[in-house]
Amino acid sequence: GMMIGALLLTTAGCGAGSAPAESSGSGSDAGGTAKIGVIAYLTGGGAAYGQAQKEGLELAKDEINAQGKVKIELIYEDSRGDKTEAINAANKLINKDNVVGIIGPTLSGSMFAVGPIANQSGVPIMGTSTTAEGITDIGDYVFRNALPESSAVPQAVKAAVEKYGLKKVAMMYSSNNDWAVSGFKTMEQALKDNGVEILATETFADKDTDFSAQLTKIASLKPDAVMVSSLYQEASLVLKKAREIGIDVPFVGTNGFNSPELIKIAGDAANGAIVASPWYPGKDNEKVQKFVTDYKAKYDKVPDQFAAQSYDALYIYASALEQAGSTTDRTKLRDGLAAIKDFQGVTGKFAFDDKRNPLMDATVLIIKDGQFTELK
Ligand code: 1QQ
Repeated sequence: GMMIGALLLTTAGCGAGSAPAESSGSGSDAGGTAKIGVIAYLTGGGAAYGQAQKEGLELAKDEINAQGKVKIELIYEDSRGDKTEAINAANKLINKDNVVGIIGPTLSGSMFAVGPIANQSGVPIMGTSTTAEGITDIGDYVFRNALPESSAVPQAVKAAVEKYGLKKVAMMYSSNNDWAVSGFKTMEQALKDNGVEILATETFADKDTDFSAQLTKIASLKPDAVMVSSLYQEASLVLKKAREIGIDVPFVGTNGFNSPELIKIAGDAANGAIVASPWYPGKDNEKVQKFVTDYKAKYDKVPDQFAAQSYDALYIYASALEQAGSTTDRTKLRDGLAAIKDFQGVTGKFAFDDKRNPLMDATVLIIKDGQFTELK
């Protein structure tokens, strides 16, 4: 309790001065501030993902700190969407800042690089947007509240197949992005499961800007739809070019499509793009609408999926910290996270399964008149 915590802190203070508490400490540090590291894609081509995550986290932090049950400090590191930067960030947060846990990184590829470091260091790490296969196989300290593509993509594909009677499609993906490759494979399987023929599979790389060769070939095959697995930067240019050369069929995307930045860049060309998401700001739900209102008041825009999942992620951490009864004990925080069972967030009801993946529902969305709307 508070009394014992205060006594221990006083005693420790005699010998150790103001040295940071050990991660393996007794955990009797009630009243302290939990330092949580955030690794996000904050600058560069995919910065809209990371900036939305930061906005969601900041709003949640202010609310949690005002509630006063636990105090949280967030230390941000920019991955720039790069594995080496993400590794440097993780090492700094773990060894220099002595964080109790980490949120992020934004990209699955970065998580495959830093997850093993956090896991070996006994530092809980939770991705809010890492949707590739195998993320939590890294180890017991690795969590995600991101909805895996293996849950999202089959729903999007099935809904599109049923709505548009898809028989034959073309596929495109970024072949040097771990998550995009994984998402592509999940999509390919979902198409097979729905008996859809794949006419062609075209690849490109992150940061490519010219997709004419791939799309000219696809146009000649007259697909019923095009499936794309890439981040918004490339996906938006693919959509623009496709519409320009007369491919006006529906597009189905993986998680990269869930940023409004896709619509900003592609404009009208984004209409008809389909993606599954656990987040939908139009939900008739008190908690969702309060979050949308508060977010709008703070940032003058509607929160996207990346903001919403990060907002929920910090509340999940806060709840685990409370459960742990410590702001510094990394093992107790891990155990607190693993025990989260019936959490209610803005992305719906949430629990971790025994592999530390989320159990949650998704909605299939379609971009119409420049807006994400429910595909019905
Ligand atoms: C991943 C993703 C990306 C779309 C996050 C921005 O889902 O890398 O797992």
